[in-house]
Amino acid sequence: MAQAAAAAANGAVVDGSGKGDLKAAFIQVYSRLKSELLEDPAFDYTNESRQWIDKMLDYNVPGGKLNRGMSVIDSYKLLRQGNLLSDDEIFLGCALGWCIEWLQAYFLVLDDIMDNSHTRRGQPCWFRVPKVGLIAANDGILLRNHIPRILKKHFKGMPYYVDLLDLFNEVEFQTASGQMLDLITTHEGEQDLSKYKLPVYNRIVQYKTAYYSFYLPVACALLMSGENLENFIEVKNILVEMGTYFQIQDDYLDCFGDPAVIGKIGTDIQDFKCSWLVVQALERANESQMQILSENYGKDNETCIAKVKVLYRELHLQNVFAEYERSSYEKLISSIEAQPSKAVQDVLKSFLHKIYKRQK
Ligand code: DMA
Ligand code: MG
Ligand code: MG
Ligand code: MG
Repeated sequence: MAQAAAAAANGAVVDGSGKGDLKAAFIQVYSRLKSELLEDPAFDYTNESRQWIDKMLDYNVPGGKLNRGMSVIDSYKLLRQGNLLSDDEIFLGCALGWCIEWLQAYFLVLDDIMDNSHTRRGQPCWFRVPKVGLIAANDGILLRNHIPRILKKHFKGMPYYVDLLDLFNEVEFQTASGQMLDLITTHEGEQDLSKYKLPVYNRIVQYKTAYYSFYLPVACALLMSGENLENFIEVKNILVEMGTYFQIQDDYLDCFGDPAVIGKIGTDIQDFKCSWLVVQALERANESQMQILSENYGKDNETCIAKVKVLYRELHLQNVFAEYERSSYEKLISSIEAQPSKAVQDVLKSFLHKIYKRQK
């Protein structure tokens, strides 16, 4: 890694701003990992196939908020409590962060096909790009396969290599199982709002979002620090709670967020999703409002979608969300402060502050 980037990552003054920039180091690592993948000796790339992967990676991997990816090196730095990180440690922390961004890209490429979405990160979903179409399904599989390629190249000699592979496998399994719950709950043709209750909702989001978005980055940092994950069960529970809060924000923004800011147009209402908003609406609706929901929810029709949105406003779901956000933050902070280790508290608080009251 360039020395300036390592110095920046350690928080040194390198750019006159006095802040230092761990993100600059992180972005540099993406280019290196991509180049290595494009020279993978296990596949004999033609120029055409190399260009395809190059373009597919640039389109799908680096364009997000990078919260998950950055959280590995951020957490590792906090766990090391003020000790300067070596160039190698910074590189490895960033590489693991990118593995999570690759995992996310893989799930999103496939999620957008299954959710019939239109845009993602301010551009058309990958499968909507002319010439891509359902090649996107195989691109998703390739994105997933890049992760063990990166891990093998950079972590094979590490004492925690097997645990790392095991962690990625387990979290991927949990996420795919969560996606299954999301999809079978939404079954077309047999739309039934009566099953959309909070416990069903919580189960879906715990699996589809919380493990890979919140537990995985911190677990990666813990493994790099030589820790045994079995000793961090309560930390895992707190992270799953935080992940649930994050998906509730995602559901809220799907309806009430600004597409120009969140980079995607919501589809939860027409997709008949078991969204936090519909669960809240069902808890509060009177008979005639119930009627409106059952007649309009899950229909891919602008008038129907608008009727559901009007109902959400009538039921003051924006206030219900604001109150949920406040109380969930308080609960999380008190669970975090009950943690015995100050370093662990800092890791959890830093993650929470990245997402609290987010607009995108
Ligand atoms: C996303 O749920 C979960 C995964 C594993 C990608 P979602 O469909 O609500 O996400 P988005 O709103 O980003 O499409
Ligand atoms: Mg989706
Ligand atoms: Mg989805
Ligand atoms: Mg969503």
